Amino acid sequence: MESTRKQLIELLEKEEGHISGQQLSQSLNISRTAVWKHMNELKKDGYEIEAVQRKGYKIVSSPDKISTNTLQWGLDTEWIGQHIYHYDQVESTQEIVHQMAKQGKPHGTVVIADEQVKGKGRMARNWNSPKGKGIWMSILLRPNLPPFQAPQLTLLAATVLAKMMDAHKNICPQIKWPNDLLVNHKKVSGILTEMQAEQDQIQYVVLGLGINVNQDLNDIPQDLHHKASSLKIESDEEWDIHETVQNILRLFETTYDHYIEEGFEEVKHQWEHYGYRIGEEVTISTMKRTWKATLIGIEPDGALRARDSEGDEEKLYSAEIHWGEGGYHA
Ligand code: BT5
Repeated sequence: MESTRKQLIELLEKEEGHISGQQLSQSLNISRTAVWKHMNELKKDGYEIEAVQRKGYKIVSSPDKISTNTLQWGLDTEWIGQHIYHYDQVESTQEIVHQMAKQGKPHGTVVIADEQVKGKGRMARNWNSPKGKGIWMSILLRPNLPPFQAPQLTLLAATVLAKMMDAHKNICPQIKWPNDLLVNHKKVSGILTEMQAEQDQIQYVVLGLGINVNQDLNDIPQDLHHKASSLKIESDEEWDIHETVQNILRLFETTYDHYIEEGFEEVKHQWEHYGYRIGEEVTISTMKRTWKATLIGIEPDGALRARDSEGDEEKLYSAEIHWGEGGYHA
């Protein structure tokens, strides 16, 4: 069912003019009645479909509201988003992907929701995910990598989001290690990477991307005003969520494939290009201590390198970074 609908969209997309019911039923190996039923489903999704006698069907416009179909329409990726599940409201897209992973869903499966009522940040924090205002999406990955390389995927995803935002003329994104995307010093996006692994092999990774897209200031909770923002607020323009999701998925696929084939070097390079406060003094806290240090860059394995006031350098795998009085705290 799901794959027939997808093939139908692909066929309609390829054809510049109209395509007949007969042709569709032959190509999809389903009855003309079934074609007609699928067309009605597409209309329910908000597609405007022109049906002309003796000529056939043509998609005139795609809907504004996002759905599995609209996201797959024109996506043309090899593996990412071959299975997309869109929901109006969920607790957390992360949990759904974990379940799907356990059921054996393939690498590249995407779950996206208009709203999350229990959106998750790191360490059991909340992620505010208001309806229709942002991209709340989780991607299932099944990389053939050892577990210690998993943090590289967070950094990779951050470079993908930075590039996507950078393509917009009014936005200058920066990446705050390890998982925040900042614009004008405020967080517009966070990444949550969760992994299931054996000793020396990742079983699967759930990569959660939360992006504040079209919130106005009054859509952002009061207690986050000093540190959170949205792409709309920072660019003064409404963004097309559907197009933005597709851009992320396409860019993610090429960046990921390059990383798997060629290694981490290019991601490291991109990350350092967008890296926030690199070369500056910050305060670092771990579970054990808090100290002042200068951020130097990231290591080939994705760890953060910092130098303390004594000149000693340290590799950090997990820490919080702060600066200034009353400045940004994760
Ligand atoms: C993150 O955690 O930044 C990871 C966020 C990942 C969210 C995605 S959405 C799709 C998928 N499904 C989920 O349930 N989660 C993932 P962390 O670095 O721990 O940041 C959380 C902190 O950021 C909170 O404690 C707040 O201070 C702040 N925060 C909460 N919601 C925010 C928002 N919408 N924008 C900016 N900051 C926010």
